[in-house]
Amino acid sequence: MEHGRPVDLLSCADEPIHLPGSIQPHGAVLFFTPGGTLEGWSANAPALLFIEAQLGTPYAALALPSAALELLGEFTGQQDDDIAPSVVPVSIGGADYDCIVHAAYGRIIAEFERRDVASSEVALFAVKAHGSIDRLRRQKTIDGLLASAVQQVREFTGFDRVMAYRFRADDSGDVVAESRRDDLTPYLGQRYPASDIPVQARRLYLLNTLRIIVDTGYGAVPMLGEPGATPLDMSHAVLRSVSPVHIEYLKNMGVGASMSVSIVINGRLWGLIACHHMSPKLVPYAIRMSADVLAQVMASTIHSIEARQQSELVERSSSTRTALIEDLLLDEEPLDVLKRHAQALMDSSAAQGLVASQYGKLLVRGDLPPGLAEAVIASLPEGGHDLVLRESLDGWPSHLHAQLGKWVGLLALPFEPAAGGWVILLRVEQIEQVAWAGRPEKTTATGPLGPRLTPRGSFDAWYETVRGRAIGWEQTVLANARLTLAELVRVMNSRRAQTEA
Ligand code: BLA
Repeated sequence: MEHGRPVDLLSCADEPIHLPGSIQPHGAVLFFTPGGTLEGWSANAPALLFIEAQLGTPYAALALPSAALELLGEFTGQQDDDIAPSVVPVSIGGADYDCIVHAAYGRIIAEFERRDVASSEVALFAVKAHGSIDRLRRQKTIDGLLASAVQQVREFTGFDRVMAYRFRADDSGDVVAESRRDDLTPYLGQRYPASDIPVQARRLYLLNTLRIIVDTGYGAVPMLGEPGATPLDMSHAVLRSVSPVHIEYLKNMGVGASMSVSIVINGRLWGLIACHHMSPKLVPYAIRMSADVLAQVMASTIHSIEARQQSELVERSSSTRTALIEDLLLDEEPLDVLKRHAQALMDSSAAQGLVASQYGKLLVRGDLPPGLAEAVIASLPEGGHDLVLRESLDGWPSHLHAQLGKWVGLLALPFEPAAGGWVILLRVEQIEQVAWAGRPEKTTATGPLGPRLTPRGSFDAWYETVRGRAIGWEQTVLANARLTLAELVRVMNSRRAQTEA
């Protein structure tokens, strides 16, 4: 049942990670038809669970602990294919397990996951986690929330490193908060291209919000069953064997165990809480569930903070606009007025530069090299009435590429075309805004797939995708620019009407 395709760096996004055909070895899997007859098992199940596995055996005939059989009984004969997982602690052959049962894609799946702490201890952890969640709800800023979350998750799980990983509009990501053992190289501030978490993994992480790799040095245990049968879909399985490419990445970083939890907002993967341990680490199911709840609370808190920030931005932009227009109505020299409001205009549109022109006069803000402002204006269409938008070098005439330097983002408002009247907001290349801390290649190794699968390799790959690109103009900024342009045009028209009268 192994999907059996060789995986390389070019085919990452094609790897069917939900059908690995194998599991991690810290447990065993049995799966059944909806009616409860045995359809397949992991190769280690007979030895670990002390059962005789035979195709077609009814679940009730298996020599499993009664709590596990009862749970399986609840799942058999159900019409519903998508029932939330249930869990019971069981003891088999002197070892403790969590028996986690779920139904998905026409099968009932029973996973027996090893647990190396007593249930009573787990309950204590869960209480700690609850306290953490309460603390999170009180955070007022996203930075504060993420900083607090990584610290709390590290406290109640015991991982060596816990990071908050935030995705950008282009699906690349940054490590935006980190709590780590003092002797580990910081990853805070590092950036990664979208390909480090390929598209099928992101899709799966929306469906199943938590995954754990207990020991990156594991040998996968194959799944067995009827030859030619549909492979077991492990989208929701906790023991799913993970992509070998990703394992190599982790090993190169010296990571022995990894867990990550999705932060999902409005159906979109906003970010991850990513945890590393430098040696193998088994986090009990109940504690993982607490981390999952914590990520959900984070998501709803982030959502409300973002909504508030968004409305503050809209308000700020609108008062900047009103102040600008009022001053212009006082019949001052437009460029003098713009000069006074330049900083506020740049702030409300997250621009690092501003150029304004009218009747051959020029205003320049930001550290543009001499002559660039004139060249920018000369590159704009004459007599047009619409916003002009450029987000990367590709948007500019090629003869300007060398001269532009870092100034590759442009949002231009033609407020008086007949007089060469422009307000132009400029953004620098993304790369300019990144502080690249540290050189992690010193602390990483390289595996069979080469240096790409290291933080340094990721950073280089990210660099290639964003070279010559500014951060794209956001919808809110564009909406404000359109309103500002319309009002500027109106004021200019009325001023002209007054002088002509
Ligand atoms: C999965 N890649 C992941 C995951 C993370 C990252 C967090 C989720 C799995 C987990 O919890 O461990 C990426 N992890 C990072 C990054 C940091 C980190 C960036 O700690 C930074 C500190 N990965 C690659 C490349 C490919 C790739 C080049 O870097 C393919 C071309 C593949 N990553 C890949 C795949 C998965 C993955 C296939 C899914 C693993 C799975 O769930 O089976």
